[in-house]
Amino acid sequence: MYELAKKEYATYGIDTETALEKLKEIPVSIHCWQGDDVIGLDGGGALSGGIQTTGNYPGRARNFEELKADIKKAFSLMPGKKRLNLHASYAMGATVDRDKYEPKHFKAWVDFAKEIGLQGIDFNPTMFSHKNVKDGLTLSSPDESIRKFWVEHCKACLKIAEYFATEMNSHCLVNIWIPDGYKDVPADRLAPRLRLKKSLDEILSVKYDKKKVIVAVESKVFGIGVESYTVGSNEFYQNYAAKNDICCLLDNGHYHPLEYVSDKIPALLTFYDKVALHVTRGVRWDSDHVVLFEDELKEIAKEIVRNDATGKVLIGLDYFDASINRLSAWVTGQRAMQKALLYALLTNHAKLKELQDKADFTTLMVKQEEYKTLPFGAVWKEYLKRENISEDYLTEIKKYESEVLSNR
Ligand code: RNT
Ligand code: ZN
Repeated sequence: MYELAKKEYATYGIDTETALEKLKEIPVSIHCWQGDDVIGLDGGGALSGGIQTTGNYPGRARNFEELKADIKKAFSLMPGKKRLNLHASYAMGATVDRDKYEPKHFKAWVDFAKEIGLQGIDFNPTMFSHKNVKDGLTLSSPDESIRKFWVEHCKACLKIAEYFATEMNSHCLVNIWIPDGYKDVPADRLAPRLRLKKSLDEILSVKYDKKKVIVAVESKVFGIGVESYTVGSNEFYQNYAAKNDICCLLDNGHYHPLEYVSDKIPALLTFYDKVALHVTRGVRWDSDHVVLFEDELKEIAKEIVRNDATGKVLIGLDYFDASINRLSAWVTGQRAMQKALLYALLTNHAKLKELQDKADFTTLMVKQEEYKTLPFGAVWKEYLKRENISEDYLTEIKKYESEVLSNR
């Protein structure tokens, strides 16, 4: 099947071998938080911050050992280059609060990442699920002691990120996302943003190695219980990032349903050296459904591949589903991302761009439709084979469910 597919793609001027070689080098950062419904290990308590996991599927990882075991199992079923995306709430054995976290609280994660051969670790300050989220606010709080606490937390995270980068010998993306906002019509939209700006300025005043640590800011349109106003909006962060030479992180669940992150990627690539992504799937009010091999995901992958931006766009996953087997959710989303990248790699973009420039939109439309029924599946199968990964992951996961998860 692969040999036939290879021949057919060749007639379109596409070399499947090159595509397979490229695909296995594109790193995807996989979020640890799908494994435990974003609860974390530092005793922060129930999930807050306008995000929610729904469902009560049995077998949630309840501690470090269980989470590690699940990650190890799930990652073993994923093809390609993998990074681990950690939240600060996954600190190990800390007796201090989040403003005083140190690299030593994450050493066990570094040991684990090395043990399972990951390419790098990315990091996120955790500014939710904590008693110091006061009236729903963190870095934009009018309460100075609260604002300062979270500034200190972010500064601590930059140090930890540098440690990850040094240990793993690969950059560490630090993504700042805050839940701050209001449920109903606010009386002041400016002051919270000025306070957020001040907080970010204070955080970035810390000296950190820009080659090792990439700082990003993640905007959002609304959250659950935070429907009317979000301090860290898209315009706010894009301007802040541009003026302060940091990076924007686009979460494709964080925009109006008719706004597309695939279109935003080239807009930002015009001005930024790096663009970070949280790949997810928005469904109505929820921004965090499991990623599937769908049209918008394909468009996102196309923008990365056809703009030669696989080294510029930092791909991370961000979703959490507690209604199905969590390992299956992890693997399904990661494989969907890889499929979308392969699909984009199996397209003769130069040819299609030429048609666009010649204004031959008739041929362009017909060719784009033709691509959809080329033997993509055969090339995907070949990729899995070369990665030593079986196409069927469900049998393994069901086995793990009956042997491990069902005992929890
Ligand atoms: C929330 C943001 C944020 C979180 C994670 C857990 O809307 O997407 O990235 O999902 O940090
Ligand atoms: Zn996100």
